[in-house]
Amino acid sequence: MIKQKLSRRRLLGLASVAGSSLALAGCSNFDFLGDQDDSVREILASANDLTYRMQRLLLGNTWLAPEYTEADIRQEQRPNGTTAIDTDEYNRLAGEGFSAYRLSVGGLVERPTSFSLAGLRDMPSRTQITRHDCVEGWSTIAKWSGVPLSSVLDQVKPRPEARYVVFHCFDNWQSGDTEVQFYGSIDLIDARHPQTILAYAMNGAPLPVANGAPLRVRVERQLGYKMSKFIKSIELVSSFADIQGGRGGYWEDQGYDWYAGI
Ligand SMILES: Nc1nc2c(c(=O)[nH]1)N[C@H]1C(S)=C(S)[C@@H](COP(=O)(O)O)O[C@H]1N2
Ligand SMILES: [Mo]
Repeated sequence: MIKQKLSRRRLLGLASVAGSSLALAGCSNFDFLGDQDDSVREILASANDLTYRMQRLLLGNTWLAPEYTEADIRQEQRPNGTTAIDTDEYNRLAGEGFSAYRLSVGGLVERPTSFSLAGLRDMPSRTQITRHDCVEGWSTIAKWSGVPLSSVLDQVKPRPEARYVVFHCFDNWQSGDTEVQFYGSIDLIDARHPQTILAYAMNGAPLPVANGAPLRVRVERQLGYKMSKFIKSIELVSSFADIQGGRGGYWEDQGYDWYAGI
């Protein structure tokens, strides 16, 4: 949280420096956001909107997160959040080395498709050494390999109404009377960003269970809680208002910002 306040302040600093170009560039960007549906307007109404708009406006949609070298990997990726899953379905898949795993990608797409892990590994891959920042205040550097989410999207062909990519995960638990399932979401700008990958390997080995086997997303310009692990399926939606708590993710439903820009 402190980190996010700092980054907002930093962006505000940038905004005043960039004052005149901001005024010139402003209209089209704000119109674009103004066009959007209710769930986005809800985001616009919150303080979180400032980080989102400032990063999109000042830094653009394509800036890359810093990448590091092997020498910068000094500690193991600290497993956080859910680190093990004990359901029959998951145990069966894990016991077979995830050979029967299928990632189903559907929702607002022209060609709903399910991908095997081998199929994903056969697609062109990307490897990146990046820093993971958890909202709890720790960071680690690790090497991630996977398939760019944009390649998967190219195959399923999102329909024009699609605005968000929702990750549904294998970790679920009972909270009082309700069954909670971990989920997360990002917009199509982050989904198509070149560093956004569905990672199946970490530090040169298959993704360990503790870090989200068989597949987890890397969204390098946002905090760790946006990087869903244990991905079971992906859904393209125009709004996430009807999914679970309606705020676009498990942590968001607990009150965290939907846009967790670093
Ligand atoms: N499915 C799922 N994904 C998740 C979590 C979780 O509990 N369940 N925790 C999040 C948080 S808060 C962080 S910091 C990272 C931790 O990733 P790591 O275990 O590889 O360090 O995963 C994120 N993705
Ligand atoms: Mo986190």
